[in-house]
Amino acid sequence: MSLSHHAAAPSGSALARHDWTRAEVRALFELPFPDLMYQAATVHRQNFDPSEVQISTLLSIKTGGCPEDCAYCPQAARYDTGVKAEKLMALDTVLAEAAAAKAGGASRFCMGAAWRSPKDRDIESVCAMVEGVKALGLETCATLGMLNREQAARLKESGLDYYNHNLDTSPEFYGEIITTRTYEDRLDTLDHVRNAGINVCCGGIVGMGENLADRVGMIATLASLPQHPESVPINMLVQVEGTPLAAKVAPMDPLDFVRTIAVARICMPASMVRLSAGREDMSEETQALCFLAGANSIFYGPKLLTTPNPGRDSDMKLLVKLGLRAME
Ligand code: SAM
Ligand code: DTB
Ligand code: SF4
Repeated sequence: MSLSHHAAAPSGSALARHDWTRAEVRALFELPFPDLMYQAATVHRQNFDPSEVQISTLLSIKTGGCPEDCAYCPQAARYDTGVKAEKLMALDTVLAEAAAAKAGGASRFCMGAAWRSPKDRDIESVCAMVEGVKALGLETCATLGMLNREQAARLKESGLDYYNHNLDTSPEFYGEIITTRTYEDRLDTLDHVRNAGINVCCGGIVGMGENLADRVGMIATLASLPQHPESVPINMLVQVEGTPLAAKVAPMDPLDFVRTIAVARICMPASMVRLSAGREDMSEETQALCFLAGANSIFYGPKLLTTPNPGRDSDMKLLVKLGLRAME
């Protein structure tokens, strides 16, 4: 395993536990808030410089028209969300966006496609993008849906550093959110990515109407993977009109979101925990608590895939205000 990446080395080592029981994870969620924050901040400091935040920028390289039924997603063709289906973006457009992301201060560029799974010719196009983005001096990440073994190997060959594929929620709640692919399918893709030697980025979404047991189940499943994901995105549901969930669930209590970040940090001590979607609707105070709870990565730039994210200026001001700096 390469030791060059800050988080990659310790996540597979004896320091990180892979046998978290649900009872233990639940007990963390149920700690008094100050105790939970203290433990999470302590674990964060044992593994990272708490004043550093890794900065990733997202680009939707293939938007909308997706055949899947993920109840949260504005890009599913079956929901009327106003997102138009587009073709795969041209290589030079992607490279221009990547150069702008680098100039803006990002160290990682993440390319997302609204596919159930890529076709082999799509993989070739994405590999060319990966090569080009890497040549700009950025780390590369892609999220393209389910992969088979050969596709993962081909992406690795092109130099892909990370693959994002989320478990999204607990195995029990999963069927309420997605019916067009199984939890097992997701675990298989994660296996292919891991076996190809690509770093794994895997997390989930909270605020989808799940209960505490589901948040526990999601974190326990992530923390029981044979090797912890190097990157763990924790998304707060972005409610998009037209998606089934937007009509159904009440917004989540921000302090419960902070708790989820803290528990992820404690259970996966050496992973980068990303405060992901949902920041546009979050106060500065909530975000500050997330950093205190051990979040050490964000998406930076005014757009996630299809929904808004805070602007670069306001984010830079927030980082400066909190005395945080971008990780190299
Ligand atoms: N189509 C691919 C897939 O599903 O694997 C890749 C792109 S998909 C948009 C990547 C992830 O974005 C999803 O797994 C989900 O966790 C997250 N996501 C999508 N819509 C979201 C929303 N409205 N709020 C929060 N997270 C969302
Ligand atoms: C992840 O966990 N969150 C990002 C990234 N992986 C690809 C996506 C968030 C998408 C939010 C809804 C949208 O902008 O379409
Ligand atoms: Fe498609 Fe991914 Fe959205 Fe699900 S999350 S509908 S697979 S783009």
